[in-house]
Amino acid sequence: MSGGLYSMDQKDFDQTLDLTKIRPYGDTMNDGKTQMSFTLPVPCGDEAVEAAKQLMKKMGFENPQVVYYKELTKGFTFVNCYGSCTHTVDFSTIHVPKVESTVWGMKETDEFIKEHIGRKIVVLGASTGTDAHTVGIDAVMNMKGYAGHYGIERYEMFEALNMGSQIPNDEFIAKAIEMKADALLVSQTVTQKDVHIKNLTELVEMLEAEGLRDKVILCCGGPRVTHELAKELGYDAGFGMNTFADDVASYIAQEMDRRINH
Ligand code: B12
Repeated sequence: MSGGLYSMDQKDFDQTLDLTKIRPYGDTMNDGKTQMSFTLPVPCGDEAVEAAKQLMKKMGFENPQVVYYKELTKGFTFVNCYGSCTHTVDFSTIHVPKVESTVWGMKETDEFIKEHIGRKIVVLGASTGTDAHTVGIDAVMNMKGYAGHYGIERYEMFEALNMGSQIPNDEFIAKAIEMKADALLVSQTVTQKDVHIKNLTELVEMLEAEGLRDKVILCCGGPRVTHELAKELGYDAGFGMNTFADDVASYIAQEMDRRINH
């Protein structure tokens, strides 16, 4: 194992831990104990509970138990279950692509921009398409910030505009042209029926058609966005849950520097 992710203390805690075959931990190493919840489209009752247990078995859980169930509405039953997972994964071979940059605080990023870019970086953000969720994009852009991390609007060396939610891609691009934006920040929260993929792809295609794709640093983010997915869709970087403005601001500053000065 490469260092960092796993401390020796944890590894010594139980000698039966094998990082090539990990499974969920309940209260004993390798017990596989897992909590699951789901809804079945059947009336609430003993038959629904039995159906949930049989499904759990088919999913690879031993000793399935339904510990709570309730009618959601007529004909639908919500269940909370426990079971022991029989499958394992090899943790030692896991590689997750990540945005390659050093995360700095606001002051450090501002200083870097002054020294290496010599002007303010113009950033435009929005939750685009039909997506009405604004809390994510606000968290990274809003002056007040999020969880003790100031948003990009607070930075001295960023000129930032957050357009809000449900912004059609063509309006977003028109604003980007008007502002001469250096970086675009797109937020997508709803992933039902892969609507985020369609919307994110459409934006890339429209930027390409306008001859703008290579002229901007294109970032997307959201709770179900990964850097890997973002790259696949033609974005420069993708940011998932637990992102702060520091992550994206320092990335944009370093990427601008790479493009301008190297
Ligand atoms: C609040 C909320 C709402 C509010 C939104 C209010 C608002 N102004 O935003 C309201 C009530 C309006 C709402 C509506 C809907 N919602 Co809603 N909502 C939520 C809820 C409870 C919290 C989301 C949130 O604010 N998270 C907090 C922020 C801070 O986290 P975040 O978004 O992940 O952002 C962080 C990172 O992802 C990242 N990030 C995000 N964007 C970006 C962008 C960039 C560029 C970068 C760098 C980083 C970044 O940085 C942020 C900070 O770390 C979630 C459930 C949940 N607990 O997550 C459901 C949820 C997102 N909603 C859901 C749904 C389905 C809907 C509706 C479709 C419901 C309906 N049938 O009408 C509608 C949406 C309609 C539409 N057209 O979009 C589903 C989505 C399911 C899915 N996989 O698609 C969820 C998961 C609930 C659920 N379990 O079903 N919702």
